[in-house]
Amino acid sequence: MKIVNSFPEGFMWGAATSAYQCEGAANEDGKKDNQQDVINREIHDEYGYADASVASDHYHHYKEDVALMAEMGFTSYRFSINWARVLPDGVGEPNPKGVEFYHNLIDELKAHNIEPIVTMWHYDLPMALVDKYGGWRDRQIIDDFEYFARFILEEYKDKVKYWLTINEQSIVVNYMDRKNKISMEDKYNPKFRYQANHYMNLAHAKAAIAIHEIVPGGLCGAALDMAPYYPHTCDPEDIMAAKNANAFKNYFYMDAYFKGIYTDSVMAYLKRQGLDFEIMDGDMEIMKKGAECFDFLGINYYQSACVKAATPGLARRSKQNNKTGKGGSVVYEVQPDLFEGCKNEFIGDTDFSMPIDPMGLQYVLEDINDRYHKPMMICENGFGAYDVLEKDGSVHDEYRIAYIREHIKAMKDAIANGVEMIAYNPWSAFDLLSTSNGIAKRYGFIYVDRTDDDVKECKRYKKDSFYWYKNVIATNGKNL
Ligand code: BGP
Repeated sequence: MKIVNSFPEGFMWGAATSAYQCEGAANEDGKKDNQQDVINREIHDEYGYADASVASDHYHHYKEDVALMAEMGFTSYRFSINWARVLPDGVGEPNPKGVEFYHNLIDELKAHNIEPIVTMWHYDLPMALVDKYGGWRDRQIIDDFEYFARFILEEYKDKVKYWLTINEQSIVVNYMDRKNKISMEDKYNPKFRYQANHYMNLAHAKAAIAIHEIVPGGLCGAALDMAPYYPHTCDPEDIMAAKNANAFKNYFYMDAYFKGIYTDSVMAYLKRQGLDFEIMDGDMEIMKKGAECFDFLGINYYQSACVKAATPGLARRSKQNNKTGKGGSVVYEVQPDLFEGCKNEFIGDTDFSMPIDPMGLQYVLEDINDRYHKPMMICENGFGAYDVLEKDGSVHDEYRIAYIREHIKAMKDAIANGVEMIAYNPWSAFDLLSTSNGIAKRYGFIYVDRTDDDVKECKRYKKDSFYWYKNVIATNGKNL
């Protein structure tokens, strides 16, 4: 492949979003609720954060948004299909207006030479399926996911080549309570998360097979949240903790996608903890077939992590960053008898306490390439901050530019070391709902003028990063 300014010819530059975080029109044109509509309504009532009902109002602004992306020079755009917009009841009767919306969006992108990269599922299960059988709680979800996958593949097969099945499966498993509308009983049932993970692997595999069956030249990927786990010290106990964390949080998911297998050391650990799950006859064959159809991995990279040997007696907990945007307390994750998170003294943090570590991106890209030898694309990477809209309509987000510049450099170094990269799609094209901090924590190149309390008109403004990224794209990554 010809390398131009360190990036391959045809390398795609764009950005990412997800449906419920940006579309709005949550109950418009035949769409019914998905679990994120409900979860975000509850969060709004409790904390005052914006909910998904209007979000960035992309449903009504999509033409303007695509025009702005084209102005930046985008050649790709990663977005997700809102399952309950096209199939309001999860399966069965389609919603013509919802189906049409994605045709319009895709056509608009193609008219501007922007390649659509479509995520099938980004946290937003239709409530109909959650009410019927608890969503990922029940094996029925595998068939229903396949039904949805086949439906959208048939519908958009002539227009979309790149498909991502599931967004951040490891995050869904580890933050089961926040990503899913589940019962209290399931929230406190640790076994549930690994059984659900198995169902996700099967749903993913069936969708992967369907992509190859239905879409001419179609390519299958999935987007995984990827943080490399570093040892706190060179004490063999810490080295072992880091090895364990990488296996438990990263390879366990990648081995399923790339090889259709479960990582031995993780399975042994789950059994020791009484967290083993039911695998039925034929399941592993489906996962193997799915792996044969797995073409590329989507990487969502924000941060690295640091671990030490787990303090005996500590209960499991997930990492919680501060929500204040003013630095401060972090609750580090614990996986009993396996590893315990801690601060990495060598790197700084964002105001929301996310470690900033561009070299960690190079590390994961090279590590994954050496293990699995498949192409990758960045599906998320970005800097969440409280941006300020100045009176003249400008937004000076030099911190975002600095973050993205260093991560592009890291990706360039990984390419020089043999990694095959398809695209760079940072989070996010325009401002949208954060999963944790409403609309106030922003990631976009385009400012969407609304607050948590006041949706205003969602007017769009170009941030400084908009102009900077435009130049990066125009020079295929030469001018950073
Ligand atoms: C990823 C999700 C995105 C996005 C991003 C930023 O985990 O895939 O949906 O929101 O994180 O996180 P947050 O919105 O919590 O700042």
